[in-house]
This record gives sequence, C-alpha cells and structure tokens, in this order.
Amino acid sequence: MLKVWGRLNSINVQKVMWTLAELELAHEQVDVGGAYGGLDTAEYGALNPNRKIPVLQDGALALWESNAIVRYLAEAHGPKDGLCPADPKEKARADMWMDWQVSTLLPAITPAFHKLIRNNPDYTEEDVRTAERACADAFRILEDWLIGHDFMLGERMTMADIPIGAVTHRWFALPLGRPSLPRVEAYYRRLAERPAYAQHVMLPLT
Ligand SMILES: N[C@@H](CCC(=O)N[C@@H](CS)C(=O)NCC(=O)O)C(=O)O
Repeated sequence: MLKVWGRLNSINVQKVMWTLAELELAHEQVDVGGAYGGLDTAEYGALNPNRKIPVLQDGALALWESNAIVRYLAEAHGPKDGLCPADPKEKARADMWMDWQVSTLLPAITPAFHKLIRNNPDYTEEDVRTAERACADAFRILEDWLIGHDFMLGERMTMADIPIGAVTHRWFALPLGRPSLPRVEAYYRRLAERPAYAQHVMLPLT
C-alpha cells in the first residue's frame, strides 16, 4: 500500500494528501516531522537523506520532493489524461507552474508564515512586510494568468493546481494585506468547493 511519511500541517505533505484524495487512492500516513520528530533515525535517513517530509513509499520506491510525488501519483496511479495531462505541451505547462511554486510563490510567503504562525525569531516584522509585497506581486501574475479559465491549465483541475492551490490557502489564511484580485479569489472559492482540498489543505495554520 502507498505510505506517506509526514505531519498533516506541513504544506508539502498537504499537497500529497490532497492528490491522494483527488485520486481516491488507499494509503497509510505516518506522523513524522515537527513535534513528532522521527526524522533523525537511520531508517528515515535511508528514505530521505535530506531528513525532510514528505516521503512517499510505493513498494521499493521511496520518493521525496512533494511536487515530484504529486507528479508520480498523477502519472502512475491516476487515470490517463487526468491530473497529469497527456499532451506534452500541457504537461510542460503544468511542470512550469509547479516549478514556479517552488522557486517564486512559496519563498514569497514562507517568511510571513514563520513569523506570524511559528513565531520564529529568525524573522522580523520587516520580513513580513517584504513577504506581503512579494506575495502581492506573485499573485498578480496568477491573476493575469487566470483570465478566461477556471483552473491553472483550463476548465478542469490538473496537477498544476495542487502546489499553487496549497499556497493560495496560506495566502488567504495569513493576516497579510492583500490587493483585490477577483480571479484569484474566485479560484480559491472554486478550490474550496472540492472536498479533498477542504479536508487536506484548508486546515488551521499551525
Ligand atoms: N522541497 C521540499 C521541502 C520539504 C520540506 O522543507 N519539508 C518541511 C515541512 S514543509 C520539513 O521537512 N520540515 C522539517 C520538519 O517538519 O521537521 C518538498 O517540497 O518536499
């Protein structure tokens, strides 16, 4: 059976749990990381030498990097042309946005999350203001991209929506100033209608 290692309040674990729920895949989930610990054992190091969550085990395969896990689940365990587009150009577009989430969107919001939710002393109020501006810039890009379609690649949800949707919840849940972005707001409402998103992503931030 598929096995997910990682605590449920981690945004990167949430992507995996949301994907599993969209695909209705049976799985086991183990709470490790954060207050649960368990990342410093030799066994965990063999699964992920970075000692981070999530890890997905599928038989002999141990996968880390949440977006790689989402891609694998969509391609190997989902229906053809489902979450993973069959058309190489559409798939490349999904990959592009998934990489943008890692390179731009998540780094924009992370300092605000650490200061406002985790009270991490490494971050200051100035970092929160910088994050506010960086998030506004990034979500304006999304606002323009969402012209004329409901989801990242068109009228149906694909794997591109998983990382972007996970950060979108954080943006609306954090006490940050936000410009009015009607298409992003409608996108968030549309995602919120999905039971799998509501259950696995729209959790209180901790
Ligand atoms: N790029 C990695 C990042 C993994 C990561 O940084 N995970 C965090 C949680 S979101 C972690 O393992 N933190 C240590 C812990 O939870 O103890 C991914 O997308 O999977």
